[in-house]
Amino acid sequence: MKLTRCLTALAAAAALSATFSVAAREYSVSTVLSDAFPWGQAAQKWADLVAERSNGEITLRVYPNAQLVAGDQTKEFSAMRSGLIDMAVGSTINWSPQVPELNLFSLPFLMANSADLDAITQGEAGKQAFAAIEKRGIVPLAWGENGFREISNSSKPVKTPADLSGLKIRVVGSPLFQDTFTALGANPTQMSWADAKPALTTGAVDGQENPLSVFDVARVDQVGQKYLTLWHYMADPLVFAVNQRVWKQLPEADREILRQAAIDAGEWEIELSRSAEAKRLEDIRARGVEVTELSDAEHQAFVEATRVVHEKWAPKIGAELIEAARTAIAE
Ligand code: X2X
Repeated sequence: MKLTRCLTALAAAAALSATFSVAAREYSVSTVLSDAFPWGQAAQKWADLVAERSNGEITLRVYPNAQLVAGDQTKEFSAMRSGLIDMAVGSTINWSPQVPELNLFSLPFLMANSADLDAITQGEAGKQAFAAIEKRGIVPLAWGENGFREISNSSKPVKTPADLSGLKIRVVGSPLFQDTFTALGANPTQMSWADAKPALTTGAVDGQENPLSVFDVARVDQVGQKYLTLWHYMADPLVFAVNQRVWKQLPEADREILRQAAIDAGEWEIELSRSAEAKRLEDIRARGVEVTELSDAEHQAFVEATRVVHEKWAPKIGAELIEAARTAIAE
């Protein structure tokens, strides 16, 4: 009897230690793009810094290609909230179906350049965006960057909204994209990144929009995308984040390691991503892609054609957040 009890206690202790000192020290991190891209490199950098600073006690295991949600990137936020995923480095686009405030970054032509984007993320608007994420049960730690998104297609140079007329464009995530491309006279089709390349290959869609890093690394030129217009219509930041229950269970010292490592990895990746842009564009051109740059007047025509999207989406995003973003940009 005594022996049995002793053995039971031993088994329980072993199970407990397995749970707390081994299993509980490894966490899953979801990303959409692998470490061939700055996005995946951001997550890996986070993992490396955390491993180093916790002396190997905390392992972040990165699962790319949205594989933890079977490729359905717009389910990543929900999966992290439910605890199916512990952590993620995710795009504001993919999380915006659950966090409507994140559509701020997708408002066409709100931000002209990286300085505008930084003014938003680093100031009051960024705090409000993080508060919106927190309110939905996820702890945001730091910003990264996917990048300014440029449009490509297989049939002709795009210089005016009329050039987009009737073109089938693959779009992501939020219904906002449906509205933007409809306002431009295009024919938007929503699908995951996993489905995008096959759809471009078969010609099921004519075009897509993504940052230069994605166009370059994924070799989007090889699936018939011969025309690229640099219109910088929006940029999607990345957010490093943690499931709330996981966060609450962590000792304060571990939280600090995770947070600071996320901030450092984010800054590192933003710099990496931006400094590679010029060379990427050169390489894309060298592969025979016809790159179109817009004059101020041409650019303005796109701005005007998409104003209606701002009007429609302002109430969903929140007037206060939009105001904070506009103020940050103006300053
Ligand atoms: O699906 C896309 O276009 C991508 C990879 O850029 C995002 O996940 C937002």
